[in-house]
Amino acid sequence: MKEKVGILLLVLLLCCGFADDGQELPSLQGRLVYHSYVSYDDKGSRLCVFDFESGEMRDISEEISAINPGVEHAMNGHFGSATDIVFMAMELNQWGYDHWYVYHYNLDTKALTNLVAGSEYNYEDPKYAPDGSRIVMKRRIWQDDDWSYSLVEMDMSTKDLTVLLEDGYENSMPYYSRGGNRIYYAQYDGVESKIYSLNRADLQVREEYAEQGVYAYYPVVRWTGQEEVYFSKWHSSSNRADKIAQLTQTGYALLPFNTQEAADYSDACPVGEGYMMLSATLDGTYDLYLADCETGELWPMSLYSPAINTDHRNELGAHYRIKALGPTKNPL
Ligand SMILES: [Ca+2]
Repeated sequence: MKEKVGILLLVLLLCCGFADDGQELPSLQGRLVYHSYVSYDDKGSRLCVFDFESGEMRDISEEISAINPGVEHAMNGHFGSATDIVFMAMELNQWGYDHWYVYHYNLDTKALTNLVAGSEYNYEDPKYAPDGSRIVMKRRIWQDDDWSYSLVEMDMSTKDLTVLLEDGYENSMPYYSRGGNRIYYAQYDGVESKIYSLNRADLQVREEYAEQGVYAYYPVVRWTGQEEVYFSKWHSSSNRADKIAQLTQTGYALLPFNTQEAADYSDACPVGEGYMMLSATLDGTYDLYLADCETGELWPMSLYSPAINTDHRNELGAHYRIKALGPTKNPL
């Protein structure tokens, strides 16, 4: 009997210990798109989609290869609905050079469309508007011995393009606000990278975040609950490891999970109302994590599927989408 009581106490202690150590792994119901590569320059990026409900992992790069073997190095996938994604990938252009194009892929019908086929411009960083009706992209062309950059928007029903911004700077990584009427982006002026936003109605730009000697980039917006803007920035001018910050009225606030000074935390992807996915180099290469933005707790995404994180590849560029928007609070 004594033994049994002893074992019971031990079990209770262990249970309490686990409860104190952290929260339960949040339940996710939607879909994740992300890419992975050994190095950015090897042109071997692969796009994957994981369905949390069914547990199915799809190698989208393999599916695309079966349709058009010339499309490679797919990355930066973004959901317009639970079944529609846009992404950027390389394909030889009409002059025989590797060229960035933006593609649409339907996860149900497996229809692949090069949205900018035949263009002499490179198109990168596609992001859907919250209602899925249009996408915003970075565009560039080699002209007069230099790159010329613009931010452009495509109407997804007509495929018509509108130039939103062409100010002589390298503007990239555009991301729609919660209502779709403002576009956040990173501007590289030759010295630093800063966060700006553009009002779609009058095309006026506004500086959102700039810090001397520090690069800031990858702005994203939380579309559920309150609008919150996040971005990546160097830890400091002397420590170039990325940290994820939230834009505030007074500048920025680092999120509580950025605990290791030498590690990179990047590619914020808001999930529900208080969580985000991100990529971090806590264990060698970049791996994907789910983070509690309040407590700073991190869960490796391999807890959801062992196939997500690998030791030899960098898992980056997460975008998460719930399958159907609920009438009240959105489920995770
Ligand atoms: Ca990895």
